[in-house]
Amino acid sequence: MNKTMEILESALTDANFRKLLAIPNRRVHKFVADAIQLCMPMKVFVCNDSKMDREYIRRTAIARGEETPLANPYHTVHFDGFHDQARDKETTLYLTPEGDNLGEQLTQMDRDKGLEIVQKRLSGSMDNKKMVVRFFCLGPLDSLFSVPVVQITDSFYVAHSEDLLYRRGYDYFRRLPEDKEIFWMLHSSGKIMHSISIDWKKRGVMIDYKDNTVYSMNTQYAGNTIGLKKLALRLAIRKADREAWLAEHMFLMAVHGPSNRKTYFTGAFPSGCGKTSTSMVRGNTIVGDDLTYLRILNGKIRGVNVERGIFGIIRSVTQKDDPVIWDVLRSKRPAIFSNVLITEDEGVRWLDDGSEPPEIGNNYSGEWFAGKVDRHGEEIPYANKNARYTIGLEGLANLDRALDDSRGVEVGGIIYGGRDRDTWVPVQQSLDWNHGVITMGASLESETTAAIIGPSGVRKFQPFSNLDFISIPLGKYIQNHIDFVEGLEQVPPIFGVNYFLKDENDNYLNDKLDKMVWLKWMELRVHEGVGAIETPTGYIPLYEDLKELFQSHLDKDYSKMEYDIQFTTRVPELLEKIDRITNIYMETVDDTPQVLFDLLEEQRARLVDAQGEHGDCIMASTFV
Ligand code: SPV
Ligand code: MN
Repeated sequence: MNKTMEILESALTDANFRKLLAIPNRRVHKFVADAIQLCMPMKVFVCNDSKMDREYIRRTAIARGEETPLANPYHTVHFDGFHDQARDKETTLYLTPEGDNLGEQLTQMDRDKGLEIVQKRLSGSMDNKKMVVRFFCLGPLDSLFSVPVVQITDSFYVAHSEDLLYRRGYDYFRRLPEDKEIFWMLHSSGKIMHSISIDWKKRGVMIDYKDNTVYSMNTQYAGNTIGLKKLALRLAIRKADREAWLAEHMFLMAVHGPSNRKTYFTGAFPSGCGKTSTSMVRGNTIVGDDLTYLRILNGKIRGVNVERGIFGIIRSVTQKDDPVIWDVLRSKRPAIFSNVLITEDEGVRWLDDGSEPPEIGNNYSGEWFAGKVDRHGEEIPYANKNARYTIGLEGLANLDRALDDSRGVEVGGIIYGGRDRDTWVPVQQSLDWNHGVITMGASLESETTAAIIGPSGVRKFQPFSNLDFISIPLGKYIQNHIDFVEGLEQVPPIFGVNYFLKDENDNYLNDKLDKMVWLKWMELRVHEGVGAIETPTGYIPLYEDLKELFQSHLDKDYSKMEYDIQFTTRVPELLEKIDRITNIYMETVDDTPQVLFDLLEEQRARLVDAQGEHGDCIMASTFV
């Protein structure tokens, strides 16, 4: 008997051994055996996706105190402890083999050194704990898009969350060709006390792309632990690069147009900037809210949702603005809440939920009361700003039928949007594909949010809303977008949106629901159903069209004055943005495609010309 089998036989009970061996893939066996040898779990549980096995995971998460049951028997709460309630950029590293350099924008560490740290940190990390082994598929099963993933974790919360968020893949693995590419995920939250990873100072995510393996150590927040989410995205971007497709931080939805027409859009927004809420806008249908794979099939761009659930920000979810989510979170559907407040009657509260703030409850700090402060004297909010809900999509009233279509859906338009107080208009269409890729995708900036550890509200370079996950040199990633549509007869339009434009008194110029109108306008533009005004930065809507859309979809009287303010071309801000972006690429990206500098310079020239003729702030009607 070889060594792998010896380890598995001695560590697994008969039943678990049989479940694992039913997957006839030696690489799978070796990955599990190596993990056992390294992490030394007390027991190993192999999940075969049966109802019983999945229920066992949920029950164990509760029994171990990783999740707390609520009055609604389908609901639980999980706390991530104090230090790890958002993605941590600083401790997320690519392990680069000698000779590789991913460029200054990506955080890297020498691979050998990184793997040494992994060995040290994970050694014995599951001592006294049970290891869970699970099998999933990113994208629909048995499709060109499918990517099989093995997840090993000692967190039953992680295994439970993935049950809601991803397509279960045990049977898929049983029929997988021996040499199929697999992503490998190994997570340990380490020793936990009072729901805090004791070794949180030694936490981190290390991406060993050479071996398609990601290690997550002493971590608790789903964005740092759930292998299939952002950890796999980083591997997928490399796979997509090799195979000439795209792996994106994008929602996928159908915008419903006139006469029951459905047009699918993907949209890239940085975390906490309206991606989920856009994909949920009333009157449309959702395929996915976070991750999309895009491939060219028969001359068309087609997309799939990588996931089958939502790990969404719960702050500001209200009955009025988010009725679909609101209803699901009150239904008899499974949901895991994280970092919210548990009330005395075993319900949950989150920030800005539309009710008076609570006085007492339980949260990530333990027993909570209004005015409670932390060690530094800072007031502890009753829920974290990045508190989340985890649900499956199947409970949503607005779920699109195409979720599991193995060929994906045809993409009619692509949207880029960030949190931008003063530069972009609320919606515009790029002049063409390359112009959209460069001036919208590659030039995206956004103010930081609570989804990432660190201060909020700071304007940051956030190309394609994907910078945190891009795992190849940035210039190459941009070139891949340019090349993606080569040879296509019809190329979908690209749009830029901005929901966060503010006036000089720091008030938002738009209502949260206005995005409904921008979506309907973009849908019409895809089919050339409305005209537009060409400005130096792209095509913007005509007032009359928006007025009608506001009236018919939001029953709102959209005034000419609102339009004039919102759709003013702000030349100085736009020029400053071009300076910032050009500098970033010149100074920090070695392999920037020349087309980026060329198109930004062309845009600068158009803006300077217009400024010479019309001044700094140019109203839309000037360009008619
Ligand atoms: C995001 O922050 O973009 C998310 C949640 O979708 S996670 O990446 O998992 O932190
Ligand atoms: Mn995301």
